[in-house]
Amino acid sequence: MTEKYEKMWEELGLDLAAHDSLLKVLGKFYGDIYLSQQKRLRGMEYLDFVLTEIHGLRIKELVDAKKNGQKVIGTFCVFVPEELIWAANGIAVGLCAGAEAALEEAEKVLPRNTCALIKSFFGFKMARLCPFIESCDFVVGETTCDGKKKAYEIFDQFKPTYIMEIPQRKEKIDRDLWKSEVIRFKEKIEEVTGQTINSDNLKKAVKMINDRRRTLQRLDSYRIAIPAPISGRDVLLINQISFYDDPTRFTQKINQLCDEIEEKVAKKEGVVPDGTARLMLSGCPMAVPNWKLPYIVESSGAVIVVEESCIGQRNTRDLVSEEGETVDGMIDNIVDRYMKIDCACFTPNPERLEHIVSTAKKYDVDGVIHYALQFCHPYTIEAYKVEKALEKEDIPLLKIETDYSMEDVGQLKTRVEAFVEMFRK
Ligand code: BJ8
Repeated sequence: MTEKYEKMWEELGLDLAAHDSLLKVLGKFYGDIYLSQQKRLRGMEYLDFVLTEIHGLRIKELVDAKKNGQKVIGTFCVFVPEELIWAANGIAVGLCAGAEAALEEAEKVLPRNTCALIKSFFGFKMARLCPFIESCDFVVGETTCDGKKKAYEIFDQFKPTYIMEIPQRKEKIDRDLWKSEVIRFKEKIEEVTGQTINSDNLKKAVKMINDRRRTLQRLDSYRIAIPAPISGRDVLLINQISFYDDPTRFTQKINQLCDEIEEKVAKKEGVVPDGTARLMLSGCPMAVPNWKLPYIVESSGAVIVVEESCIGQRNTRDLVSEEGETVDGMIDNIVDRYMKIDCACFTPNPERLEHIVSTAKKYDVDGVIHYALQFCHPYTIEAYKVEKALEKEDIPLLKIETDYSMEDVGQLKTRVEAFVEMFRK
């Protein structure tokens, strides 16, 4: 792939040598974690293809779209209402931040005790390693956690960054604030794209993104089956890719994969032996290529059957109502849907606890692993409440705090194996 796209990467301003090394590491990592799996579904070939072309074909599509006048807008949080971007003929790209690449560069600017996700997106930009960031006309930041919002102020010096104010509570006054922010964002998108968002294009965009969510809901619905018909690693990959692939193509391909899974479920065929421990992952989002913990879990005799995360059900659980006919009505539907997000940045945040408990029961899990990035205060602190809520229901919990380095793999494996051992049947 390197030679084929080298000119494009150069024009985007990447550091070619460093980027080449990154792709080599990623390829090796992917082979070990993904391609080594047994009984892989045929439909995963599409995801393998997209991943191997992660900085190739999709970037070319973005570059070509820009030549045709479309704008590419990067996001870091599932709170950004991407429907407005698509309605204005823009392209929304969820920017990943799941690798430790360029840590030193990031730490020249940010304190060492900043969460790995923030250091990652910073590092990618500083070291000129990410063609997605370089392809964006601008990126959208948000006032979620303190680390992100302060980092965006500096990030703006390297890449134009538009900030959305996200409420911290869910009272009426917060909804009013959020609605005004959604309207301000709509105006920004219209200004940048030169396109007016009207009821026709917004309706289509809402349907397109809902369709993608519906497909991911369909995929998750099969994971209730025992034995598990797909690995957690593969579903994580699918969710990760949903953030940057073309939504219509992605939906079609994942529906085909779902057809295959449906047949497996009907025949009671799984990807793991009977009696394999069923676990739920809950907590911080896992951006590409953060596959460390899922790999440890699934190579320790367990299978992940559901994710309570923004790269998981927090992003797919709720649809935007398709009832509205006017732009104002549709904006209200968007506002209401996004206000349901139960990120730990909200206070209080009882919905998240309810979702964790009800999802653990629905998927009949043996236990929950709470995953928080080190120095992430919202999730590390909320883990206490998660623990209490699960204790009440007698659902075992393992709390993990980690980052993107490989230094703690041995220690994590020991802890995960001991946890899984509790469920050996
Ligand atoms: S809606 S979870 S995508 S903010 S891990 S950067 S919280 S210190 S990512 Fe998130 Fe939006 Fe919430 Fe979802 Fe801060 Fe924590 Fe780091 Fe985090």
